Amino acid sequence: MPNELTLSIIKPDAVSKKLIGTIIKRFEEEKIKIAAMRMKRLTKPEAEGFYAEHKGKPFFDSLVSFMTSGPVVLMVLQGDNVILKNRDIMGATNPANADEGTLRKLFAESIEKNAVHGSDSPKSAEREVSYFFKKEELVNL
Ligand code: IDP
Ligand code: MG
Repeated sequence: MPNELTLSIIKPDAVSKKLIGTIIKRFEEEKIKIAAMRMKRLTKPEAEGFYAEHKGKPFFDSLVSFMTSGPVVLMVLQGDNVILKNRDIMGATNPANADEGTLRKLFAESIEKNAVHGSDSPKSAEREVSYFFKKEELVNL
């Protein structure tokens, strides 16, 4: 779809490895616009709510603990087909399965500590963008 929005998160592992600039540069090189951006340390309830679809899975508690272990960068990315485009740039959830050159292949250290988040569908993008950002926070690009 033209002019989509999607939520991107630079996760605590990548922030602590000083990869913020590298990851944002990649989005800019791929002609993706950044419509909003904020650094934040997620609270436990925030991380639990964000990942509610995974509640009850064996990795849930560890995932919440990881996502609250340090600051993250929250971004709204904007562009034509940006939801799928961002997922392609990210690569597979497990870096062992991620294509060469993807952010997760390059920077993830495990299936959990995998550097970046990206919304996986128009429905999740809408929920996730509004989970962290008010409409007024998005710049008019
Ligand atoms: P995605 O981030 O590629 O959309 P999801 O299946 O939605 O992957 O899982 C959300 C996040 O939960 C992953 O990015 C990863 O951090 C973590 N995760 C997913 N599967 C596992 C697992 O099997 N073990 C540990 N952590 C996992
Ligand atoms: Mg997902």
